[in-house]
Amino acid sequence: MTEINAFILDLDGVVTDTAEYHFRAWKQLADEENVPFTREDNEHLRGVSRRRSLELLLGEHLERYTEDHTAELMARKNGYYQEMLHHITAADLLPGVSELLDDLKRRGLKIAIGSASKNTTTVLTRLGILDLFDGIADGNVVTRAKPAPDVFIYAAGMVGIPVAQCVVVEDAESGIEAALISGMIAVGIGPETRVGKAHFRYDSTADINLETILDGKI
Ligand code: B16
Ligand code: MG
Repeated sequence: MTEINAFILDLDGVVTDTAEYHFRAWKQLADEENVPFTREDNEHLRGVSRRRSLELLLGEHLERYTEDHTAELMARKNGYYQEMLHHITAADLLPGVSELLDDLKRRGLKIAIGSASKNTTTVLTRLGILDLFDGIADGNVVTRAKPAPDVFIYAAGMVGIPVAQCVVVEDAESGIEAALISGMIAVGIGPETRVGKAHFRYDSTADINLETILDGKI
């Protein structure tokens, strides 16, 4: 039986649903650039870094843009997104998150964030839960995005727990892959088609069964 001493939570899709704000910000940019972009397209950006998201959004149009211009597009989208973050409050915590954090604290486990987002600290502050985390690993501290394991390994280092004793909770396919490459226990949030490779899978954060995960029956 593996001893578990830390939980590393992804942000968007696990703790809160910023995907809608990301969508609206990308959509505004896409409209301005006359590039088609739908909600379905946005699904492919789940857990994907800002730069890679732009590449996916532009597709064949990417070659129209210089490096300076793509940097401007990313900054413009981020400006729209950050405007929207002003509206986030504690009410935007996904169901079950407060209870999960309380339970982890009560059991004395370390808690960290492992997110692709460079806006992680702002989002956690708006949600009112920043000080509940022992470590924050985000898009500002690593260069290689998920599925590279870097962000989770960095998070484990921040809380001083060996990777084999860490559990990752993720909603993106690339995040599950990163967790598995890290040698951590992977908990997937979402449909089998997306996170089916995880050791445990739940439809939502509220459905997570801590006892089952900590018992380590994998
Ligand atoms: P930013 P996660 C990811 O968050 C989002 O799912 C993804 O849509 C976004 O592009 C990425 O963060 C980068 O975000 O533009 O704020 O740096 O799921 O890894 O918490
Ligand atoms: Mg996510």
